[in-house]
Amino acid sequence: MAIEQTLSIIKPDGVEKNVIGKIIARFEEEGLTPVGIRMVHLSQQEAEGFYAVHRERPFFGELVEFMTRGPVVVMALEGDNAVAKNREVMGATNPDDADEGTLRALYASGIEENTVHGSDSLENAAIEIKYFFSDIQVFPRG
Ligand code: IDP
Ligand code: MG
Repeated sequence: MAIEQTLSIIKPDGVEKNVIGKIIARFEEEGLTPVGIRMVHLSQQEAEGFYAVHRERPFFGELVEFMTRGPVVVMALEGDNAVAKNREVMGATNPDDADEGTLRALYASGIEENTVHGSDSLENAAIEIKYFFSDIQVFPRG
């Protein structure tokens, strides 16, 4: 296994439910160490840019509206196999399909308001971390 970095976002519903601390604690327990953290209230343009790959999907407008309705917590997480590990801890996109104990099974209220984002590949992780963090805002722990 290799040390990787991945991007995590605690979405507006997670912030509203006051589970920022629980989610970060879980990542730390699972070996996913936050090496960059900031809170941001995305503009429409920033949310559209982040989710540009979904531009043609029917839910794109609603997704952007949801992601901009309040602040989010963006994190660079580091650890062994971090991209896949984060996806495992998050659970399936639709919380009805998410394994018991995953973050989405625990906290998500629906397929859209699903509490957390996680990069889906190492390549996209690098792109997504750069979208939110400059090099001097990330503190690799190795
Ligand atoms: P992922 O977050 O598990 O990688 P994606 O397919 O990349 O899932 O979708 C990005 C986000 O778009 C999801 O996390 C969710 O918030 C939203 N989304 C995905 N599918 C639907 C849908 O069918 N209806 C509404 N929102 C959706
Ligand atoms: Mg995705």
